[in-house]
Amino acid sequence: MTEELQIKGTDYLKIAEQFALNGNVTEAKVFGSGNINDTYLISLDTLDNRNFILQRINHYVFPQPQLVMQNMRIFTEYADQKLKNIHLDRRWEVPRVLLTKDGFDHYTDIDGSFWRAISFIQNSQSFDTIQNIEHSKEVGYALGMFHYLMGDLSPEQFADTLPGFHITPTYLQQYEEVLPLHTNTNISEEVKYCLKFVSDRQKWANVLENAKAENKLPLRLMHGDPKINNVMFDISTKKAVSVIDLDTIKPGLIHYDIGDCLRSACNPAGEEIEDWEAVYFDTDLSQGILQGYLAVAQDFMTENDYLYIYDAIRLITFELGLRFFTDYLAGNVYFKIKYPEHNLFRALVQFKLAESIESQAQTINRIIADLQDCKIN
Ligand code: GN1
Ligand code: MG
Repeated sequence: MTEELQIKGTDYLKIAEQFALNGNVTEAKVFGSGNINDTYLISLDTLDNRNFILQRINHYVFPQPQLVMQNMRIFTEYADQKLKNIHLDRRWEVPRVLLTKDGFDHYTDIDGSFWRAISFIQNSQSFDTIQNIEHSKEVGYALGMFHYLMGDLSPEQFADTLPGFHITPTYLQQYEEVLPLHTNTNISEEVKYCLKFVSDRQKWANVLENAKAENKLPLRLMHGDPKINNVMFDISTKKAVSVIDLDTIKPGLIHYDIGDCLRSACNPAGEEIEDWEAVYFDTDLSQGILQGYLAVAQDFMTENDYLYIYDAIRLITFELGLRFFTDYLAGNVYFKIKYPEHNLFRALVQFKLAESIESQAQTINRIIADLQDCKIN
């Protein structure tokens, strides 16, 4: 056990051991850069499957974590079976939910914290920013594969574990609610920029929800958070091998996923940079991702699906900026922060990225149209 883990006063060893059915726990390390849950990499003294992921679910964000586990189990068991029945000429894995010694998919500790464990994709790594075009095609392939694997499942089987997630008009309502708390006349230039940015785009922000209501985009299943560092790459082959972080699998639009994947992966500076003015959207990377995605997904993409790709990229980027900004105004209650203005800077990064997307609308739409033409011809 590292010193840091002991100081926090939680008995990680005891918790990890609940899920360690084949071996003894030797180490627990803080892992990844998630904004919501607490994540640890657990090591065992075994030869195979030497690691697994242990997570404490954030109750504030997920008030019913048992439903998160239920969704996750339905998907992983189904996808695992589907994978066994298809012939794939490359490595692909679906993370597994690990059960406790008593056969439960979670463990509640004496403080009431909700813990769950997931298999670790061995010999793999993730990246916070994209490396090159080849990498972008692999990220796209990964999302396509994920959507393909969940394709036949009906969304109705899945619980809504996070009502309002990616419903932009709902985030706007929450924003309107916290705004009156900030009538301070001494507001910074950065805050003024954010206020104007949101107000200029308020009317358009219904675009995907309107398309859903008009049945132009059907309700499907989604990953919910397919950002670049949720795609695992095989360390030896450098190919994508899995999509992880399955907390937000639930009914939604595949456009939320397409938008989120591109907003995250086509931002070479990454979403945690303080020099937000340097942020831009790389259209070459977006072409690589969409190419990789459509190589798998073109069979289930409709004409309307293509029509809304650009809006999805722009909207999900705007939406994440809005979510960060609202959380900053609300006193940082949702996303974990390292310093008081952290969520403000994260918002500025996303708004700057959205601006870059808007200024390259023609190029992005051309890329989408060309890829669609390739499909038709
Ligand atoms: C949160 O915790 P993490 O990093 O996996 C958030 C996503 C955001 C993302 C931005 C449940 O995901 O929606 O896109 O931060 N997850 C939730 O980095 O709100
Ligand atoms: Mg996540």
